[in-house]
Amino acid sequence: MTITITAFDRSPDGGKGLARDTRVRWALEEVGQPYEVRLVSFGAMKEPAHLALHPFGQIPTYEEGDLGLFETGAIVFHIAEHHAGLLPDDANARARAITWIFAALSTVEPPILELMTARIFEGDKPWTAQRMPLVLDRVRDRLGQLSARLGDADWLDGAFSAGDLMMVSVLLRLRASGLLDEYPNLSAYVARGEARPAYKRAFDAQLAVNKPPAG
Ligand code: GTB
Repeated sequence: MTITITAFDRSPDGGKGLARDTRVRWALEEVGQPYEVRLVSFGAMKEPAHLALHPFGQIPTYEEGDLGLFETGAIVFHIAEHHAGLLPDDANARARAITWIFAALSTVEPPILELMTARIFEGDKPWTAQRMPLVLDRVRDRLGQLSARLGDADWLDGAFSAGDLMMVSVLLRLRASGLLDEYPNLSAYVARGEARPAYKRAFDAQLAVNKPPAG
């Protein structure tokens, strides 16, 4: 059955791979599943046809036969459950890998998103200068804890898993801030993720859509 995902017809990041379709593309590349991409504009995302698939009018979505999914975490989990390569066979190791998916999305990403909001959408507000140190502290708290847990390991719990895919994707959003550089083991962890051939294929596929025109 053909897998179809949705992505921005033009990502606001101009091809940096930060929109969440890259996470889904990466998961599909890791498990070797071919997929098609339906590109949608911001306007089309709010139209009934897309809202029937995604109640919040966003990307990414995932369609396969009768199944329609939204929410990146659920999509990546579904892919990992149905194809070998992203979750260990051992039941306990599998449960821990799934825990890392949730940890990435529920515990590590929220303060990072708060930082993005403070910088991008509230940068011109009078309270931002006062608030920013608090926002940065919350990000550093999480990075410090994650860095301590990762230590010298290559991945969070044994072999690379969907938990690492999600955690690396979440951390990638911090690259431009320079914060990751304060934690060399996390920088190296992210670089290991980016070096995976499946990540490169996913990144290149989104870049082909979003690359700014030359000149
Ligand atoms: N919780 C949902 C999920 O995990 O799937 C969140 C989905 C989401 O935020 N989708 C965004 C979207 O569709 C795109 S990824 N936004 C349009 C809208 O809400 O109208 C978020 C994103 C957007 C842009 C950048 N960027 O330019 O760097 C990075 C990430």
